[in-house]
Amino acid sequence: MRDGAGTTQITVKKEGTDPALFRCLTETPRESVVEVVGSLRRSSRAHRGFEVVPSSAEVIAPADVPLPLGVVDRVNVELDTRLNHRVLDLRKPAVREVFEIRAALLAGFREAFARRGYLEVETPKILRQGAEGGATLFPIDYFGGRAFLAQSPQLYKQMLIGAGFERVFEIAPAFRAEPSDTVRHLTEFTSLDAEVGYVSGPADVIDELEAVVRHAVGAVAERWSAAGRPLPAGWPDVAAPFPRIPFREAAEWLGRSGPPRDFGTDDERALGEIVDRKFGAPMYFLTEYPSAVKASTFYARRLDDRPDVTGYFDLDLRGLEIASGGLREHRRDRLEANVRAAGLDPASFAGYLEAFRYGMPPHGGWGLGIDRLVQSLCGLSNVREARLFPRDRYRLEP
Ligand code: AMO
Repeated sequence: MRDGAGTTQITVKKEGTDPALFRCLTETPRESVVEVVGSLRRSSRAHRGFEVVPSSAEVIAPADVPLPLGVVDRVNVELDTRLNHRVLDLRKPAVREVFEIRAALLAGFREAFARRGYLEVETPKILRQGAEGGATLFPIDYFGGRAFLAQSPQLYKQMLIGAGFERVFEIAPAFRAEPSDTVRHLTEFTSLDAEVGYVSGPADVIDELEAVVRHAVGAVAERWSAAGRPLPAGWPDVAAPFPRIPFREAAEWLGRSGPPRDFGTDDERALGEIVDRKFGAPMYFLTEYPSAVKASTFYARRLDDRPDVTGYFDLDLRGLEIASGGLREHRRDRLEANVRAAGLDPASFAGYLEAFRYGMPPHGGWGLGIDRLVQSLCGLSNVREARLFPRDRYRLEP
């Protein structure tokens, strides 16, 4: 029998057992909810060192047969089948552990932010305008008008810096109409966003992100080791400083020439292997993203002394992009020029731009995909496995 605390062996012998009780325990379909009353007996063969000898049993909620998915069988089932019957799938201890790690990780992040003086905030998810490009916006009918689901809290976390909050973070859903069917994209994901005021350069932001990731990942490792639980194979060691590799250098390693282009999935994977060979580091920053690559990211600030480069970076874990962020443009005239240059109308960002009219400190921040981080930490091949009930282009159920 299994419950939230683990499994216990119930042992029953045909001889000497009430026939109705024996039938109940041997013929009730697997996965049914059953209440058993009995006495404990030491047993060297039972995995917990004891077993229960039942005196009565009651079926509280029988399970249908056949089960669409074996919970205790060691048979490999397609991910789609698992997700179609997710409630049964989540009963598997190894699947459940992913969500225990996920919860511990979020607790670790919250602890790190609290210690560093960040305020937890919640920003609106129904918006008039998106910040991350029109292609992945989900339009919704809003009382006969049009609104969008938030792709990120980008504009609002910046506005809160204008409100004098200085250090904020948010852990919330983000929505993107992502048409591509990949192992790293969802249409609903959890974004861990932070924004920090009065930064003097990109390194201040990178230092903050590195510190909270190290704390959160380390906190999970500590809790698991204190409980004597093994961590998933390949759990990264995050104690050493994360290498910081300028975009230009990474492009050279990949043998790239010509005008800078953003890294694709294969480039990121190849870089992960190169960084592993060069530094033996699972986590690393790609820094100094070229302005040409970030042209549509209107809130990104170009470096004053090198306008061809932004204060933008990615954080990768073994070839998977986990977070991106950087230094923001806090000067209103330049920000408006960036909005225009990105082909957008400043009038549709009026509420955001107003925040830059009454004194906006220099600031920066990042967005980190919790699902991707959990995917990578737990060694899952598909990001869908890191969410309880994932959403993608083809999946709205369960
Ligand atoms: P970006 O668009 O790079 O940056 O997103 C930040 C992080 O969110 C995760 N992510 C996703 N995870 C799963 N499915 C998706 N479809 C998906 N899209 C993004 C990734 C990514 O690194 N506003 C900026 C952040 C900032 O500058 O503060 C932004 O949204 O892990």
